[in-house]
Amino acid sequence: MTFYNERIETMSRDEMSALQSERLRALVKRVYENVPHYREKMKAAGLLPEDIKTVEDLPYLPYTYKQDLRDTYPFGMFAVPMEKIVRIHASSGTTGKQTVVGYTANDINMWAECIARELTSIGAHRGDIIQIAYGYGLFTGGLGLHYGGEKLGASVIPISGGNTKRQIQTMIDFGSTVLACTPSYSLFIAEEMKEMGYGPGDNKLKYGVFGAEPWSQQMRSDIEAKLGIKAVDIYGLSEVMGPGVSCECCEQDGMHIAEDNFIAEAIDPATGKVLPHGEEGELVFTTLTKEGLPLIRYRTRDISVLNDKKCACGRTTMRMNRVLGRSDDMLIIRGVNVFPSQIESVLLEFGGAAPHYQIIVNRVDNLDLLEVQIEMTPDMFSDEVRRIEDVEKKISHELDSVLGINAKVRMVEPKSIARSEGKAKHVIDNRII
Ligand code: DLL
Repeated sequence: MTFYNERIETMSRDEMSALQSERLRALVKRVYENVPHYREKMKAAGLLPEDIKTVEDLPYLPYTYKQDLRDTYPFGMFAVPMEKIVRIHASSGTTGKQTVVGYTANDINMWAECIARELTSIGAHRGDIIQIAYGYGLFTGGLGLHYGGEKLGASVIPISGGNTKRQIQTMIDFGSTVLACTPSYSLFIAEEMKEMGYGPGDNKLKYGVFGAEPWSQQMRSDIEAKLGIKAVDIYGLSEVMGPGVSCECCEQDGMHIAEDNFIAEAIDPATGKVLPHGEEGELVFTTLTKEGLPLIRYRTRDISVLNDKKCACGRTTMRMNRVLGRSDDMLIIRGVNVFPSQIESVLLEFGGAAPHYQIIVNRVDNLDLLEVQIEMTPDMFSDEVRRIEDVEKKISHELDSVLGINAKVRMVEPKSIARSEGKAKHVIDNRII
């Protein structure tokens, strides 16, 4: 078994806990001194930095929410002056406001090391050719994997997402051995390859590093068979860092958390109570080493289970099971975060549309398709077909510009969308993953 950083990856639980406590003390002092938001929150909770001595004291600290980042948009929670920020990423937001994250040079280096460790843990090394088909840009997927691949010393192909035929030709001609993209895109690539007349034996791929959206064991088996690879799950979120907060090793039995940099807790999302390891709950992360945007007890809304048992690979770091879902209603469509409220606000801007709508997500040929059905007002129902089509096009165009993904819009008859007696069910997610 090869490790990238054996000392950290195989530390005893006691040593890890001591390292985390030491880093937590420094973190709390740092945010108290440099981030007004945290200073005020701690003051309101009657806490001084010296009250936090070990990881056991973590539950005394208040939670941080996505809303806190929005309220301090864009850079209000950065803990260093802008002269120290060398990279900015952002993730899509619900109200037009994106969540902005900043990294110092040390942060980028730490991120790259996390990815380099993870790539090593699946069996990749120098000489491997990594095709990165995650999007490059404000999304953290592309550049996150990129720097890690380079740090490992592998040959990185920064092809980004899309242009599937060229993607496949490149993969075959260059002899790519690792594919990094969303799991749904990997299946789309596999299917397109088949159509182009290639079988699993025609590519040199060995591993797939797939994440950014939920997927299942069945999907894994399907991808592995179709591409002839070992597929691992990689998790992360831009606020906390990006991809690589955790990743599966060659054992494919839960994702190892980079615990020297991130403390994970699972909590009951309703009560905020910390749950024992092994129980399903909302993941909460504290970033121990991040300088640009350190976060204390960040509520991810992702539901998973933590496992602190030693893995057969020899690593002692805590693992998390695949993400089971989210405690809020965010949809991930083709890797893009979509909130029903974003769609709702677009629809409500248009006359002729009743406030009854349904968001339907289907997976056809491994691609997520978003359809929005909107009830017409009775007035509009008696209108010309051309005018109705015109409104459909306008809404679709507006959704595209707000969400960044294409949506099919269909105006339907008045009263044809089911009413609910309790909360309205606006989202029908037909994807079986
Ligand atoms: O999706 C970072 C990433 C890029 C992870 C590439 C893995 C690979 P965001 O756009 O901020 O960041 O979205 C974060 O995506 O809270 C989860 O709900 C979901 N997510 C990420 N990885 C997984 C995964 C990137 N492996 C949100 N399984 C997170 C399930 C995932 N959901």
